[in-house]
Amino acid sequence: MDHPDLADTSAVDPFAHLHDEAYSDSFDQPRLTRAGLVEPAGRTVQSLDGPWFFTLDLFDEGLRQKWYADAPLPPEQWPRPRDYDASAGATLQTPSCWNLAQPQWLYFEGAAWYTRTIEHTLDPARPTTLLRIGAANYQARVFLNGQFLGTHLGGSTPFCVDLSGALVAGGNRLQIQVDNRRERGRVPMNHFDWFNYGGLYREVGLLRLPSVYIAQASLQLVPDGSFSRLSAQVRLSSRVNASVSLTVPELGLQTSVPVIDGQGAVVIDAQPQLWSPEDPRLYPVEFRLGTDTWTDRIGFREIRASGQQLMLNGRSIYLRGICVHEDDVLLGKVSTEDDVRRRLGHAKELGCNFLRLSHYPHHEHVARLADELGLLLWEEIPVYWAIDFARRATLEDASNQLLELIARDGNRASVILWGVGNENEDSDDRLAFMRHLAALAKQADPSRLVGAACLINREKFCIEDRLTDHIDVIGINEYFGWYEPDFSGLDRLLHSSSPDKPVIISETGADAQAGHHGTVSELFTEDCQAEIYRQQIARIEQAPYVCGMTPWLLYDFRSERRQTVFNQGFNRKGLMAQDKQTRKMAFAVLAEFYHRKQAQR
Ligand code: GCB
Repeated sequence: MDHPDLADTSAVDPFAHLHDEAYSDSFDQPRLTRAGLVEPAGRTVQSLDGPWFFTLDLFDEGLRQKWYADAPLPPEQWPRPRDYDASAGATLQTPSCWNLAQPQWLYFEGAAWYTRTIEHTLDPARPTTLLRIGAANYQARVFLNGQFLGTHLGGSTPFCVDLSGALVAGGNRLQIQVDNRRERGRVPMNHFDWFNYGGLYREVGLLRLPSVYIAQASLQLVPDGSFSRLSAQVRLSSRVNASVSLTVPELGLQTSVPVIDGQGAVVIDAQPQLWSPEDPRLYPVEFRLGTDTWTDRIGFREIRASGQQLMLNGRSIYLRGICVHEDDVLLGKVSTEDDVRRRLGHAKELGCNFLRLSHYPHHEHVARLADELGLLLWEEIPVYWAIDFARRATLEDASNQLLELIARDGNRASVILWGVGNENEDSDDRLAFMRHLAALAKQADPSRLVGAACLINREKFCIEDRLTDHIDVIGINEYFGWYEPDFSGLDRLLHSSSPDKPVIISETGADAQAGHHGTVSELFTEDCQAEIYRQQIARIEQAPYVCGMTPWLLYDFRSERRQTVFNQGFNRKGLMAQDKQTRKMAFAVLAEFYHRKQAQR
C-alpha cells in the first residue's frame, strides 16, 4: 500500500492535539442514513468477518492524534513515535461484542478501532463498492485509506458506505471507529434495562454493483381486503429512466416496472396463496435491471385493525406472544442463526404465534426465519423511557433508525407492527416526537400497523395516553402482582378502560431465580412467578378488547441495574434461565394457556 503518512508533516505541531477539544467536530458529518442503505437481496456479499486489528481507545486518541492517517509502516520506518499501530498487534474476531472478549473489557464504554485490509480489483462492470455493516453499537465512523467517509448513529440497524471513490487497486486500509458511550441525546439514552454491549456485532461485507443498480425494491399485497392485487415498488441508485423486470415464477407473473427519475411503482393483479402462521407460504421474487438482479422470498398477507380486533387475512387473530431480548451469556448481542432458531423454537414450544422483538431491531435472521416458520413479529426502535424528546437531533436519529428498520424488513410477511416507543411519559414534547414517528412509519409503510407500549393513568387505573390517538395498536406494559403487588389494580384497569382500538398486553411478568422455590408470595421464587402468570392470565383472558399478549420475557438477560442476590447483574423475568435451557415453572403456565387458546380457534 502506498499511502502518505498524512499526520507526519513537519509543519504540523505534534502537540496540537493536546489542546484541541473540538477534535471530533469534523467527524459527525456526513451522516450515513437510510438514504444510502442497500439490502444484499440475494447478491453476492464478500464477507469481511474475521480478525480485525483492534484496540480500545478510552481517551479518543484515534481522533485526536489522527491514527487513521498514519501510513502502515514497520516501526523502524515510522517518521515519529506513535501511540498505536493500526496495522499490527492484537486482533478481534467479528462479529462480536468487545465486552466479552476480555474480562477487563466487560464494562468498557467508549471508542474502539477496527482495522483491516481489503484487496480490490477494478471491475468495469461493477464499479460501485458498498460496505454494508449489519450493526455497530452505537456510533460508527468509517475511514478508508486515511479518508473519513461518514458516520452512522444507532446501534441496531444496518447501514452502507460507498467506498468506490476512495478505493484503489490492490490493498486498501479500512478502519471503523465504534463508540458505545451512553449519552442523554441518544436512542436509547443513558438509562435502560439491558446491557450496553459495544462493537461490530453483526456481519460486515462488501457489495459490488453496476453503476446503476436497484437500491430498494418491495412487493406486497395491497391491503384493500381483495387479496388479489400486489403493489411493486422500485428505487434505483440514480435518477434515471429505465424499465425493471419483475418475475414471480410460482404466480406465473412476469411484468415490468417503468422507472422514471429513479422511482417506479405498479399494481398487478395476482392470486397468491396467503401467508399465515399456519401456512407460511413464501414466493421467490426477482427484480432485474440489466446485470443487477435483486431476489427475495416474499409472503403475501394482510394485517388490519378493525375496531378492537386485529385481522390477519380478513380473520380475527389472537396474538399468543412473548417478548425477547437479543442477549447471550457468551456472545452478548451476537445472534447466530442457531441461536435465533433456538429462540423461535422455544416460542413455538410455548404455543406462540407472535414475538415482540424488544426493545431495538434484532438481527435480520429473526424476521427471515419467522417468515419461514410462521411467526408474527412486533419490531421496534429503542425510543425507551426518558429519551430527550425535545432535542431535534434525537428525533432525527430515531426517525432514521425507524426508516432503516423498515427498509431492511419491509418485505417480511412476519412483521405486522412497527413499535415506535416503550413506556415514555406523556409530555407535549414526547407526543410531538412520537406522532412524528408514527406518521413516518405509516408514510414509509402503509401496509403495516403502528403501535407503542403506552402508559396507564395510575390514579384512575385506565389506559390514558394521548399517543393512543395516533397509533393503530395500543400496547400496555403492566406488572400487577410484581411491582404493584395488588391485582385489584389490574381488575380496575381492564374494567375501566374502553379503547377504540386493539390492545396488546405488551409486558407483564415477574423475576424468578431458576431453581429457587418457596411459597407463592415469596418474591424471586419460581412459584411466585408462576402464580403471577396464573393471576394475570385469568384476568387478561376476560378482557374482550385485549387481542394478545407478550409477557416479559423468554430468557433471563444481562442488566447491570439489577444487583440483588437473586439478580446478580441479570433481569430474571425469563420463563427460562439465561442458559436458554432451564425452564421455570411459569413456562408451563403460559404454555398451557397458549395451547388452550390455539385449540379454541
Ligand atoms: C419494563 C421495560 C422493560 C424492563 C421491564 C422490567 O417495563 O419495558 O425493558 O426490563 O419492565 O423487567 O422491569
